[in-house]
Amino acid sequence: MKPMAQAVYWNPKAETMSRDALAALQLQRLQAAVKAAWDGNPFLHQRWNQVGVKPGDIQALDDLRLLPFLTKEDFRLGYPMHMLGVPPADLREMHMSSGSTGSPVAMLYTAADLDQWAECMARCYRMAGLQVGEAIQITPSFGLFNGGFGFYHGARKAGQFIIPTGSGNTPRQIKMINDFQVRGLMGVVSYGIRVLEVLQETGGAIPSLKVGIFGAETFSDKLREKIENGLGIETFDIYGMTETGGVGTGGMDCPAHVGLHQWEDQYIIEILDPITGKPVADGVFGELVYTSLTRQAVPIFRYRTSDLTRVASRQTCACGRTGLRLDRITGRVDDMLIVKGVNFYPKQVEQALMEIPGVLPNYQIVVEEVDGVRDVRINVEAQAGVTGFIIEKHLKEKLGFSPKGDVFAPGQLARQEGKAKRVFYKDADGSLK
Ligand code: DLL
Repeated sequence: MKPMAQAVYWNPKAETMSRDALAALQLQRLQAAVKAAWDGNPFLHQRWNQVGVKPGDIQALDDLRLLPFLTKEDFRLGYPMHMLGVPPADLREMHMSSGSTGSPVAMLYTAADLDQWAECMARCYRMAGLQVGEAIQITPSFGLFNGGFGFYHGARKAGQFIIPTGSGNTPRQIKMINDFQVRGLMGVVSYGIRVLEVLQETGGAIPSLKVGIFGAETFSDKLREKIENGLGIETFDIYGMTETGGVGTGGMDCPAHVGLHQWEDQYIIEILDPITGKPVADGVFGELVYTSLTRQAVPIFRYRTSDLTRVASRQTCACGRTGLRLDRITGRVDDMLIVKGVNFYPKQVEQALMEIPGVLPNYQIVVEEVDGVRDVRINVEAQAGVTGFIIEKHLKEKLGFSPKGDVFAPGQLARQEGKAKRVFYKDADGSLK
C-alpha cells in the first residue's frame, strides 16, 4: 500500500490563496470589523470619534492608516474589561500577561475567538509536520499565560494526542516523552534549553522526539542550532502575544525556515518606523503593528507590538504558502541597550556568546553604573577552560565593545520558570533587579 501523503496545510484555501484574493478578503473583513467595532465597541467608537474617522472612510486597505494606534498602555488602562466589544455573557475565557512592569494586560475571548486562535495554532501544527494522532507534550503552565491553553486549543482542533504536562519537573517530562512516544515538544525557548541540560546531566535520550515548537522569547540562530543538535530535533519558531490572541496568532516558520509565515486572512501586518510611525520599505527593520480582522471580544486595530522585525518576503514560499513572511523577532523597541555609545540587543550578545566553544545557554546581561558610567557585565555558565578574558575578547570582536565577562560553573546562575530573564539592572546595594 502506498503511504498516505503527509498533510502540510491545515487550511489549504486560506494558506495558499493568491495575494489578490487575499487583499480583497482583507478589505472586506476590515470594513466589517470597523463597522462592528463602531456599532458595538464603546471604547473604539469614542477613540475614532475623537479623531473624526467613521466606518465609511475605510474604502481601501491603505485607509487603515486613518485609524489611530493602539498601545500596551491602552490595554493597561483598559483592564479589566473596558475594551470589550461584546456583551459580557458572550465571554468564554480570558488570559493575561503581567509584562515586565507588572501591570496586567488581559485578553478576553468569545467562543468564536477561541476557535480563531485554535485555527491559527492548527495551521502551525501541520506546518511543523505534525499529523493527526501524533503525540505532543505541552510544557508551558496551564493558567493565565496564554502558552499552555493556546497549544492545547489548537491541538484539540488539529487532532493531536495531547500530553498536557504543564511546566516543571523536567526528569518527569523526559520520562513522559519516552513513555508516550512524544513526537512534538511545545514550550518557551528556555524550556528547550532546560530539557537539553537535564539530558546532558543524566545521560538520557528522547529518540521519539522529532519536532520542537518553541517561542515567547527571542533566540539566536546559534542557540537554536545548539538546541536542535543537542535534542536531535527540528525546531520551529512560534510567535504571538496576549494582545493578538496568544501563541500562534503571530505565525511560525515552515520547514524552509525563511521567516515567520503570517496569517494574513486573520490579521493585517504593518511595519512602521517606531519613531515617526510611518511605514518602512520591505526589508527595513521597524515596529510590527497588527490589526485583527476576525476577532470579536477585544478586536485590535493598529496595535503597536513594540517588537522589531522586517518583511522578509511577500513571494510565495517554497512550501506553497502565500502569506507574507517576517524575519524572526530581533527584540523589543525598549530592549535596546546603549553602553559606551554602542547600541545592541540582548539577542546579539546571545549569538556572540553561543559562538564560543564551551559556553552554555544560560547567561545574564547585567547593566551597572561604575563611577557614573553605564557598563555591562556578562555572566555565563561554561565548561572548564572558558575564561572571562575569552568572553571579553570575543564580544569585543563581535559587538564592538568590551563588557566584563564572569564565568560560572554549569547550574550556578539563577533560572526562572517560564520565560527567562536575561537583562538585569544592578542597584547601588549590589542587588539585581
Ligand atoms: O509569549 C505567547 C507565546 C507563548 C508565544 C508561547 C510563543 C510560545 P506574551 O506573554 O503576551 O505571549 O508575550 C508576548 O513575547 O510581544 C514578544 O516580545 C515575545 N515573543 C513571543 N513569541 C516570540 C518569538 C507569548 N517567537 C511577547 N520570538 C511578544 C521572539 C517572542 N519574541
